[in-house]
Amino acid sequence: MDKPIRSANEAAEQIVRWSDEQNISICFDKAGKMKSCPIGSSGACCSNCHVGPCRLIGSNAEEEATGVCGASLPSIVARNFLRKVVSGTAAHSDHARDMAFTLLAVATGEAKDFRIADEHKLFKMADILEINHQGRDVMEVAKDVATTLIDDFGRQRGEINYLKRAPQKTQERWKKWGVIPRGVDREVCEGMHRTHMGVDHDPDNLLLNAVKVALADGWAGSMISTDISDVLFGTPHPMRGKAGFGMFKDDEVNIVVHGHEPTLAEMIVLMADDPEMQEYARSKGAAGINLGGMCCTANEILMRHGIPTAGGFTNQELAILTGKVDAMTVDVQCIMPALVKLSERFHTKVVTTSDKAKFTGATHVGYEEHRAAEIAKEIIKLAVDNFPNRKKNGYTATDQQDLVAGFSQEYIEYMQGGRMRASFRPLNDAIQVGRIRGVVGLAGCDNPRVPAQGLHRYLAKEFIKSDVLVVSTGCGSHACQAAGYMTPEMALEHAGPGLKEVCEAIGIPPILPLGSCVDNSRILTILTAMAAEGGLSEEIGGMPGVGIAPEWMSEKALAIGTYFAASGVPVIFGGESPVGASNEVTRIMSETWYERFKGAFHFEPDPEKIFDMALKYIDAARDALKLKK
Ligand code: NFS
Repeated sequence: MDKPIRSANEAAEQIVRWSDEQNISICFDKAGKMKSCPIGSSGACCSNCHVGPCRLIGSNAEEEATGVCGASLPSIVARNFLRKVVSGTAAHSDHARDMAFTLLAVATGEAKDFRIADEHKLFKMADILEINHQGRDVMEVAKDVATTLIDDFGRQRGEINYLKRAPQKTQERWKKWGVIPRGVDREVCEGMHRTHMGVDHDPDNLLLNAVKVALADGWAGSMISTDISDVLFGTPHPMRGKAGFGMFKDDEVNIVVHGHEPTLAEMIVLMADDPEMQEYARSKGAAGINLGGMCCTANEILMRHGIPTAGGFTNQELAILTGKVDAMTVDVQCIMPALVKLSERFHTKVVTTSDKAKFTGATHVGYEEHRAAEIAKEIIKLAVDNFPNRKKNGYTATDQQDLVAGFSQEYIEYMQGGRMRASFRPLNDAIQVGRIRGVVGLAGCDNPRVPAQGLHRYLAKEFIKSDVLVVSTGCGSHACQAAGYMTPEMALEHAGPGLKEVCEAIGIPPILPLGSCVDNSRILTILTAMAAEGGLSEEIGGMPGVGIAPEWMSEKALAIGTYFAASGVPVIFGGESPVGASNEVTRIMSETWYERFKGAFHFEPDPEKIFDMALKYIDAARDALKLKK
């Protein structure tokens, strides 16, 4: 029997089919063989104490079923959800903490290989944090900024600094509902405590805590990561790039940098051009060193250096199957443990670089920021040394798509008015008069349980056809890039007449990649700037915008969805609902949150329904704002 399509990315699908022929089991094949557990996936399994796991099933489970301790289905479902949001927040925020410490190490001269690439952005941060920078040494300012932001992690009382960046009305909603986060670590800790056996059992109270924890992600962890990455490596501006497995070269050393933290990846990018490294590559018979990115690291180095991307989450094993990757460096998050075993069939060296994330059987080169260049060179050398071991036993893929990446808030403002009059006026005007119907954030992972990347492709195309501007992040961007959607030509061919006109006038593609998943925080600050510009909603809530993660799979995605909902953006996630077992929890997240925050969190597996629901939200917001149709 013919197997179904497993990746909507044609090149990826060919590699998947080749892996079948070779009897190599990868995530697509495993997902087909192992169905997800219907009890756990809907949130109805409690494994928080060892009396259980308790599975709350049955026709009247919502009202009647309890765990051995008496925990009801709604409280178990809410508790499971909160715990996932805590984990997602911890992931983004631990990444952010490392960025803040790197900034501090740069400021104090301990991380000598890095520099301040964007002083202007540093000063903007200093202004927000009320740190004087006039006439001061840049490194002194950087030190104060880093120290102030580091306080956001460990603060026990008070408020996270960046919350004050949100529109006043949005902040008032948070105050009213008691969800202002104090410090990231305190919220993460309290969330874990509340979900321990026998603590918080009120679903609404648990979910309000999920909101509080997630706000610490969006307005601290993620936003701090984005800002510091811009300061250290440069605020992105559009540049051309390429996506696809065709980036791997036969005659060069191919290195894939996979994961999330941009620091070491940046240094590898810089060191790959070092004459000593180039010479070393030639000494081993290679014509040069060829870098590619994977997952969010790919977004980081694509938008700042134009380094080609080999794709997102479901592409990672496929890259190894090409047999052309001499080394794949991995740091933290979204890295399949399967990579190590798979790499043994080929010659690829999987190099772990974070002491937080070791994989049995991988080569570990622990990253330290004060020896960044040296470590980057060590890794490059390791890849070069492995080049002669290439076996030519992989699948040769040739796909490559052109793309434009690197849209930051700063650049979007600049392109709408130049250096002197940078603003969101033209975009707000276009929305007001209906040339642009609304904005959709297409974010989140790709997933082997659906034709991977296919839901992103479908939705991106349908939205732009309907004059909805799409901004994308994370693996949502990878899906659109591999499809060839990230070019200005895409607007000419597929955008509706209003959006097309705007894209032509400003010279942008109809789908704007904003970066990695922590860069979803750029959407928060863009929406805030649009609110401040006037003519639309004066808070984030009520804007004709929706967030969508049609193929999400990670806990980070749930934290992101929750902070968007809490900030006022209706959010629709694909796949089966992780809170689907409880009507009450589903109602609180979709209806109560909408009343309180003007954002909502829905789960809807059907992409056509996702599309319709998003347009309904957009049109309802337009009606409420009395905008032209
Ligand atoms: Ni986001 Fe980056 Fe991709 Fe999903 Fe993973 S790479 S942080 S979690 S899989 S979008």
